[in-house]
Amino acid sequence: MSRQPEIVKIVVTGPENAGKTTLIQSVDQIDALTSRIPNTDIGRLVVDNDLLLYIISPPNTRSYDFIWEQPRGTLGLVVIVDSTDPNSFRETRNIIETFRAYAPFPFVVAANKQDHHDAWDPAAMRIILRLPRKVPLVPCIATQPMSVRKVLISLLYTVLDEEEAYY
Ligand SMILES: Nc1nc2c(ncn2[C@@H]2O[C@H](COP(=O)(O)OP(=O)(O)OP(=O)(O)O)[C@@H](O)[C@H]2O)c(=O)[nH]1
Ligand SMILES: [Mg+2]
Repeated sequence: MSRQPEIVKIVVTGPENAGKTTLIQSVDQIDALTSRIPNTDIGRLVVDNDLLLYIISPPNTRSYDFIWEQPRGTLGLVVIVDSTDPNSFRETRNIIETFRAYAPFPFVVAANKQDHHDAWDPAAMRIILRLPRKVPLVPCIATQPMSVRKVLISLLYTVLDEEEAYY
């Protein structure tokens, strides 16, 4: 009898138009579930027979309720920000500050649209977003799967680092 694979989840959030849907579609290996659940993007990555990775962007991220509604199996969060849109930096900072205060998960920030000529330099964004040194800010081009992979790997290392702190 075959066992059901274990599911771990990564939640993606960020201001409107930041690139959440694009990021998820770039790494989805199975048909996108997007259309089946309104306003929710879900990408699935098969790690092996025993492990399935879900990347989810829930609706209404502004309410922050999803922090409490993602109980078991959530590995961490990706906060994605449009590097070409300084008007969205304040909202991004608020999201980050809320996570730092309340969210029980590790997270990384993805500075998206780095292929665009108007993109801010990630080092300057780190200052504007008031990111603590231990939170990674990963340059990102959500249209490129290899770039999204780097964001996800950075999150996995952050998770491992935090786990180590418990030993
Ligand atoms: N140049 C460039 N454009 C991007 C990139 N990622 C996303 N975009 C574009 O940015 C726009 C918004 O991307 P979405 O993925 O729809 O953003 P979203 O966060 O899902 O937006 P909402 O669901 O409306 O909040 C689209 O036109 C994308 O094609 C990127 O890395 N580079
Ligand atoms: Mg979207």
